[in-house]
Amino acid sequence: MSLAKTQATLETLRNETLAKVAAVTDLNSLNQIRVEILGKKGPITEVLRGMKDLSAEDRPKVGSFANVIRDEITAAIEARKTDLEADALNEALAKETLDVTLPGAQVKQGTRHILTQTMEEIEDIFVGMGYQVVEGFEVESDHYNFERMNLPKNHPARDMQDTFYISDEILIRTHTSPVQARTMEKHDFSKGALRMISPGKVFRRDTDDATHSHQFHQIEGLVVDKNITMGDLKGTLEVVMKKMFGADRKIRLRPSYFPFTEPSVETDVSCFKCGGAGCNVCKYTGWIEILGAGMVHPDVLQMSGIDPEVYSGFAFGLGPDRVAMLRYGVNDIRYFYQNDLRFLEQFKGE
Ligand code: 2U9
Repeated sequence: MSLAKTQATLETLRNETLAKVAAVTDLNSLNQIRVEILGKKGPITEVLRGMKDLSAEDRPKVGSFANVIRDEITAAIEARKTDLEADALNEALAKETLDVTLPGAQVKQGTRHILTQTMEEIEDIFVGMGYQVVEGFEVESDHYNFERMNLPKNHPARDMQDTFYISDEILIRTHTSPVQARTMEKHDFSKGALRMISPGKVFRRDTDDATHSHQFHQIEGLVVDKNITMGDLKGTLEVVMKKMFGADRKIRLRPSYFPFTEPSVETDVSCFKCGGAGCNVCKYTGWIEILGAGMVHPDVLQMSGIDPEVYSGFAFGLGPDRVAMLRYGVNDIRYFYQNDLRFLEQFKGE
């Protein structure tokens, strides 16, 4: 093909293409034009490929003319693309106008389980008194759950804690005491007293009924330092009971027995409903049994590597399930574990 003819062909191609580009109304069609005209199989590539048949004089002229045409077409396609994209965006924005004043879809709001709420409230009281909250293992060794709590194998007091054994030496904990034993043996007393609570799930091989569940909760507490006395225990329990059940509450201690404390006490709090006069909550006694406690047994301290001649401590345990049952008049512990929303939803926003 002659130089003049080639240039004429390219000019026609440019004019036709620019007209097509101007007429196109969507991005897909525009892209099709780009591929068809500028692609490897398109007419411009074909012209450039045919240059090898031209004379040395015509070759650069055709080359540069073809490049100019290609650049013009490319620029026209890009400009049209920008316009079409802007049109598409404007159209979408016009369609998607949002009425922010319309009421939103109602999101169903959950709530923390009433036992979680009860436990966190008790934890907050102790944190406020400088106690650390320590959570440990639910699967424990016989050693930490029993031996270290002064309950050697075949000790009759093991009967008080019917147990789910996984093997002879592994069990699911019957109380949160092993968390305390593990924390106690690691504690550095040169940095100050040990003050801790351990909240969590515990398990006992009980038949479930209104007042027993094979899984329930405990919060146990432990304070160890030099010169800790029964007076510290009594004062602490009194403050906590007042915070939990009201500033007018009184407490009373009755002698009891636990293998891990000596002496041991049961702690009653004056009834929060009748103030002590007698009602259905306190079974007409004026008092509610709420805590077990005592001075940590010297052998329990010794087994954790603490010298009972130098250090002493008090410990206590309470059941958040029982606290919640008393407070909210729940007459069956199993409600806490059945996940029935008709029950759980009654404790929203507590
Ligand atoms: C260590 C030493 C001593 C924890 C204690 C009780 C008394 C107690 C019951 C309360 C309600 C169990 O869940 S419950 O039925 N607990 O009466 N717990 S003293 O004594 C400890 C703990 C850890 C190292």
